[in-house]
Amino acid sequence: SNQKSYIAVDLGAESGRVMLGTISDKKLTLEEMHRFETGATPRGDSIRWDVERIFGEIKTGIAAAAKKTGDSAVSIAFDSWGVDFGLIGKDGKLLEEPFHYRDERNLGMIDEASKILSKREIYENTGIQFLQFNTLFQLLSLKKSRPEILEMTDKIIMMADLFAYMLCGRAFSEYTLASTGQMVDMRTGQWNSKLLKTFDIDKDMLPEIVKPGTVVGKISPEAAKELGCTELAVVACGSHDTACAVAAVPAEKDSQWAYLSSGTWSLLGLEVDEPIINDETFSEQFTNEGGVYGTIRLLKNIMGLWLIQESRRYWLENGKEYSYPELEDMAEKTEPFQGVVDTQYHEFMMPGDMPAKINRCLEKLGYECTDEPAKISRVIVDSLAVAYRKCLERLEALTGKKTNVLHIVGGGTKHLLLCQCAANILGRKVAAGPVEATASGNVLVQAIASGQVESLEEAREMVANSFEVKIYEPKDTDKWDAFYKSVPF
Ligand code: LFR
Repeated sequence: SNQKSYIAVDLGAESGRVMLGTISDKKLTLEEMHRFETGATPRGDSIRWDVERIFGEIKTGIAAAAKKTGDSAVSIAFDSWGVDFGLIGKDGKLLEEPFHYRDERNLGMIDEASKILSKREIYENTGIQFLQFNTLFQLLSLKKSRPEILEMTDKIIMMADLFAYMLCGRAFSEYTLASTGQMVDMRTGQWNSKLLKTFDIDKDMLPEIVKPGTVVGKISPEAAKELGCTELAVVACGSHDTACAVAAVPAEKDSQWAYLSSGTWSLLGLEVDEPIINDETFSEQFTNEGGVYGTIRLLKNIMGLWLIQESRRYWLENGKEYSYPELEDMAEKTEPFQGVVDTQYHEFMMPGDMPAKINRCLEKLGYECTDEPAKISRVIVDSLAVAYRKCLERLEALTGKKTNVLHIVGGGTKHLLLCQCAANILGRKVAAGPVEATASGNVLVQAIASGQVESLEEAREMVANSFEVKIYEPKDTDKWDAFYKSVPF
């Protein structure tokens, strides 16, 4: 038969999952083998990734998948959030627990970097937007505060690739994930040697870049034995979760589409053929991340569901527990347009009392403050909608492209209110789904690598045929338009 199965390990900032993806008769099905929390782990005054625990969860998932398929999967691939990395010592082992990108050590590092090379030049050399947690700035902070650990470092491996390394022993840097670090020249797709030299970062510590879809190795004999599987092929898919998510956008061939990969972050952008690096994309801070099969993601990181996740965490710590559906429901029942905040406000980036931060912004802009979780949730939804429109309007202006549909993919498609509000404020159709876009993209890149699927185009068609895509038509556009125009920033 033409049926083949693949294992996708998909790690998000809040949760991770091991999925079994099966493709048969041009249809993709996903089955969840194991799901677990990821998230920041406090260690002293830092926050880190508990890599050992996460690795254990991943192994549980792989073992379940091996059992389920009678060990017949074709390959396995890993994807994760960007920018973070593990430091590998000369003995091949992790030197310490990797830092979480929201750790405070990166504060001020963009300014430090710009003393060495101007921001405009860094952008020219990379095409990547300035986020204080980019790998470049994390390394700079390490050089300043703990040079000794860098002395001991043999290899720096980005997160998804780190788990692949732990299973197969091969150190590599998958291109899409490497691109997030702001050290790759997006015009060539290679580490930018000149930039690295300028920042005195030893290029030898960075494993060679491999393209998405490369078979990088096999699960080691020991690991295979432990997991009850054969020495499965390890594929570098798009190791960056957003690259996988966008690979799985069920866009119609000739439609003019934008995407919103909606999860902890809202990544809103366009797929383009070449990086767009100029004064405008620099001053407006659009990024050019590497995508699969020669594509570039011109996009912006919008703060996203993090605003809700972090508010929820605060309420929970203060004895009030709300589920995500409850929070959505509360927002839905609350009058819209009561207040709006700039989701890009820098303090939102860090963990901490989110409702208070939101209130500070509301107050500054002359809106009424509130203690009510319902109102806070509403403000977040309305504010995200505003950010989406601002971003899409600028993208269209910068590229001269007009879009007629926004594809929302990822966990955020479960927030039906947010999807509807996006349609309303944009005055455009929203097509929402699949929820598991990232895992789908991961599997599809493996399927292209194995020859079962021919191209990215065919992969996208397959997604459209395999999952429900919910259409939201814009409503109340006059009111939303008036609201958008009233926003004071
Ligand atoms: C989304 C994501 C974004 C990246 C952010 C931090 O999960 O990968 O693309 O900017 O996490 O790594």
